[in-house]
Amino acid sequence: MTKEQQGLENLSIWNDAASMLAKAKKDGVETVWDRLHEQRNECAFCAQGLSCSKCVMGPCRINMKGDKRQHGVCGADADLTVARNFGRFVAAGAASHSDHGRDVLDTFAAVAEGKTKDFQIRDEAKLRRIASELGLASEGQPIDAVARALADKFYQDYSSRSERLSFLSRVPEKRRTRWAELGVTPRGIDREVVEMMHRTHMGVDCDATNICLHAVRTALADGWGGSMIATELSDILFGTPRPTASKVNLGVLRKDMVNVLVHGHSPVVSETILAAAKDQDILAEAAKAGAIGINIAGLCCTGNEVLMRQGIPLAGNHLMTELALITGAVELMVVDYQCIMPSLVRIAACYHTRFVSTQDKAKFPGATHVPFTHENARDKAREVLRMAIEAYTKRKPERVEIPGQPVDIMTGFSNEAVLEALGGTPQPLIDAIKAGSVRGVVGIVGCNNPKLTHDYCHTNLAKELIKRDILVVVTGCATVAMGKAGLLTPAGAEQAGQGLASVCKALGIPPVLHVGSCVDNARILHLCAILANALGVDMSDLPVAASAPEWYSEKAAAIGLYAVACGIYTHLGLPPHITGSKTVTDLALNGLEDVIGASFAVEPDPFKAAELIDKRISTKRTALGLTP
Ligand code: MSK
Repeated sequence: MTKEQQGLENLSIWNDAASMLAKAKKDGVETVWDRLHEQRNECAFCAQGLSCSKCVMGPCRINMKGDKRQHGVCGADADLTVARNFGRFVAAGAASHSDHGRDVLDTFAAVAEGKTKDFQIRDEAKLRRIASELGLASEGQPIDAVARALADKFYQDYSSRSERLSFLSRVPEKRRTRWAELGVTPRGIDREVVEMMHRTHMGVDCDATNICLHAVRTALADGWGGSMIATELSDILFGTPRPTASKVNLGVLRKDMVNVLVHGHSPVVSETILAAAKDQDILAEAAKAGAIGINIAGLCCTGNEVLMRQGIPLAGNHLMTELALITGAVELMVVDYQCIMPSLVRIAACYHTRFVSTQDKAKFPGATHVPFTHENARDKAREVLRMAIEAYTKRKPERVEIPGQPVDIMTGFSNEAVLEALGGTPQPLIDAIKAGSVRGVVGIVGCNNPKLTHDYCHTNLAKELIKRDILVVVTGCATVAMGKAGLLTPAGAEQAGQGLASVCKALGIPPVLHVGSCVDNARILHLCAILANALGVDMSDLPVAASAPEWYSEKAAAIGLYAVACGIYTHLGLPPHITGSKTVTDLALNGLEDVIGASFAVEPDPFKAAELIDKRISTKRTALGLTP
């Protein structure tokens, strides 16, 4: 390894990443780290949330040093400028999850109304269970009637007609009362997002704290609305996850197969690609092209969706998406939306790789656009696979380098699967928490960020927590890190403390449970509500926490905020762009504690973060009368 390569190794903790970074240099391909380097003189105003370009009297920068230019042209001070920026940041994240949820809902409604043959209801029992839970007639009713009624109910949740989201019935009463007192009970999902855009227009809401409270409401509309609808309907349409074995890292790509990467967030396109890849005529075409089959692998959250439900291997997380193409082994990348770096189109063009977009709301210049609808999904999936097979014939073997061997993982821990493993009730988990063999539960969620060494914080934080008998549940891009570190198999329990290891051994589960994609953080909310309701306490009383150690996205900000609003202490590896306002920063780090029962903590060092989280869990355990 050359000196230069050793330097590249510091960008990521993984050998597969280091090999591909070296190949990128050799192939003359620019990556996200190169671009970050070019952008290194970042604007201090933007970093602190103190710049505003929301109107054309500006743009403005609020200078916090000295006594000149303390206000924007409209008169907004630092607090208001930061709050407006942050409010829109959270609204964009909530909108992204929720619009994804709406697309799943549209697919579900199309099935209910008999408008598509390409999708079916795979979990009828879950459909009927949720319909009953939400007060709809189910027993003895035809399945399409139940589905239509549920679709109507969820469409109402998106609208202004909703006074309170349907899934708020899952929230412990004490928490609902607190939200009502604060005026943050989420109403219609779209309404909260639109209201945030309105409030942050010049001359509307000029009170930073009031804007932040609406950010809370908007985030809650995501967690208990858009995201929860996405998760529950995806289970109904594509199957509720059950524990399944799979594999992770770039080694899941195959030299002898047509490699297709599915990337983005929604399972709707990727599920049809998977189904079409089993068509005998398509497989025969692949064989004719000289491949032994079609290998579908996932990236980011689309990868998490098909991993959870179908056991499809996961090639990588956010910072691995470019590196996956640099293997030269990918015939085609098919994307839906969110977290798809525009650079991927350029990188694909450096190889024989086809880049296919599928959503009219997410087009990529230079890509081949194949618009998927409910009516044509299967045909379009076959068309895309044929493109991949054709690309396979153009693959240049001398440019192919697939690094390393894949690592085994276990996935599929939906709440249904967890409760089933516990004998149908949360009581064994509650007993383990009371006994201290599981001292608490922490959700590690979210992205990668090139400002931090790739996956260093994820893996070290998880290892520190499980050592302290704290069970970890993981979603999103953090999943890949946990899998590569060997924490997603039962054998990973060897790295856990004695108590947690004994529980894992008894149940045959890993010390880190994979519970899904970004929208599936709704599963964690639901599990916390189930535990709190079983104990008769508020969610803020539970020995639980959340962490997004390497986050980058607006969606992660919405997730963090709804977690805090649910009373869940939330660690972030990096601060959002709010540090220019003392009021907003104090509110996030301290002020919310009194009003909502939780707060954020910012700590880039995973070992120190583990200390903070451990201390919090000890405090909550003591308050419940348990040993710390
Ligand atoms: S994909 S939001 S980089 S987790 Fe959900 Fe990964 Fe974060 Fe996108």
